[in-house]
Amino acid sequence: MDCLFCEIIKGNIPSSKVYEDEYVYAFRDINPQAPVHILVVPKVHISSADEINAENSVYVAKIFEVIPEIAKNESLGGGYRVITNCGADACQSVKHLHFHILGGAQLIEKMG
Ligand code: DGP
Repeated sequence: MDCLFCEIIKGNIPSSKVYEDEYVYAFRDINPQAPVHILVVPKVHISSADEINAENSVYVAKIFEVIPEIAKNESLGGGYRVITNCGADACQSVKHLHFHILGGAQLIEKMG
């Protein structure tokens, strides 16, 4: 099978979509770690933050342009956290670059 998040982007696997444009797809995490837990992914396959380069960084820029819009739509005015797990030590489980948006409650200070 193709990459899980590529299949979600193509619509072959259902997801709870919150945003989509030419560059970016965003959907609710299946296993939420906060009241709001959204995954924001590039529409091209980039396996992790370690694979970002001058050719594909426009997708990352677009993601970070969209994140404040999603946060506003999700009423995250109190704040939110954006995380990407990169590689085995960070417990990255899906090998398609994704940024977690976590919010909707006071988050714990510890991140590691
Ligand atoms: P990470 O551990 O950073 O690689 O995060 C992967 C996230 O992807 C994890 O929080 C759970 C989520 N996830 C895994 N499979 C699916 C799925 O099929 N649908 C959705 N919506 N989320 C998924």
